[in-house]
Amino acid sequence: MSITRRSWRAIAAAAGLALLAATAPSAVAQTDQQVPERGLYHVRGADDAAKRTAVARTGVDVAGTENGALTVVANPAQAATLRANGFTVDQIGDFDALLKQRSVVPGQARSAQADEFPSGDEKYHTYTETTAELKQVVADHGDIAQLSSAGKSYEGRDLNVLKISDNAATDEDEPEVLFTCNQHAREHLTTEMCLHIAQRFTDGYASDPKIKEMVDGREIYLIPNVNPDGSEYDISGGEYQGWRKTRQPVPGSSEIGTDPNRNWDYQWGCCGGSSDQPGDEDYRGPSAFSEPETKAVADFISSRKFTAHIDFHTFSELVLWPYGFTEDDTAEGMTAEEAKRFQDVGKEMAGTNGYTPEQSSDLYITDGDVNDWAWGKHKILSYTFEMYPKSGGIDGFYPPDEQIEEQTTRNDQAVDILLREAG
Ligand code: LU0
Ligand code: CA
Ligand code: CA
Ligand code: CA
Ligand code: ZN
Repeated sequence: MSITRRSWRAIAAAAGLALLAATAPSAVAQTDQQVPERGLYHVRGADDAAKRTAVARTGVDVAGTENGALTVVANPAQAATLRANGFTVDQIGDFDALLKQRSVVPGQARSAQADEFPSGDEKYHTYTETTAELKQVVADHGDIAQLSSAGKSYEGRDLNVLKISDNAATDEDEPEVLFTCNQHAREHLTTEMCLHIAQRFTDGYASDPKIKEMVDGREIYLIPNVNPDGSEYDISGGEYQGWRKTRQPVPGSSEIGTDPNRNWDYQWGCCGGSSDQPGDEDYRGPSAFSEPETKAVADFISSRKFTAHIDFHTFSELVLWPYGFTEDDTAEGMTAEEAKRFQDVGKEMAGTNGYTPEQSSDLYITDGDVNDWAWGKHKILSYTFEMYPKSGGIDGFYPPDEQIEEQTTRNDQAVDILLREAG
């Protein structure tokens, strides 16, 4: 029996979750009688890509790594399957209890209606605040910034697109670069990353000759919220919800939401890198581009001529490149020379931010992700950055807002390298 009988407080302390350990009430202590519907587990024995893929294939939500173990969110049946498959599975907490712990500052609980981050994290931008910020950028820098929409989310929110270039209103013959953020709802630090890029290239334009050169020589496009319904849902009720997917109901099912990063129409569902079970966190959707968000962003990308792209995620501090659907370095549409370019540029970028560079499938197999589609369909030099922190449990998705500046600025040089490579 591998479910531990130690108290939650002791386990959290052992796992290095100092803050949670200090504040977790004994009410959430785990016993064999309390197997939570959404449990947070450490999975040991998944020490290569094939084994991590095997873990992901059970439908669990792989959050990251911690102390040499994979951190996953799983229901009781999934935890049992993992054990039956020979993995060592230690329950480290009740996911929902942990989220509550992370969200609520005693005495400062928010009203259920508030469109705002939990107390103490207000520096993060809600969708409304992000939109206002983008409008402000255009109001302040109308000559070099233009706001448009790639379409609407399922719930009707605009998928904001900010263009930054000299003569922003004119489609000039300059290399086009794309940054996308917040495909996954709870990865809020990524929205801040897109906003930081917007601010840096506009506020710095008049005073910094290097910024001016980059802005004048490129057309830079930013989509800060690819999944705005999901990110708003994630902060609804004044508490973090731990939500990853979109918010469109799955036809013929009681489940809501599809993993947008398994929904792209390139080798969709090909290779066991996504799930066909609507309740799973990596559910690929009933068909490729079933989600209005991925469809609209894909149509937008196809309407332009992007040469380079970063899709920002959290967490684990990784620079990832395609393909995700195969462990092979080369495949149809990826020559050895092209693979080497991905590796060289990926390693150069990682050299500036201290992330670990690797092919996406070195983490685990994914199919239908944005990088595979962007490269496979359009030959866009397309990377995923998994941002701060390097390791963690569920708290890894919710770093305190004090981290925003340091963790977004950390990618400045990597962003500049991508702009250079777009030329
Ligand atoms: O979509 C994902 O599973 C990503 C990793 C892939 C881009 C290879 N990890 S995340 O969901 O934890 N951001
Ligand atoms: Ca704070
Ligand atoms: Ca221009
Ligand atoms: Ca152009
Ligand atoms: Zn993600």
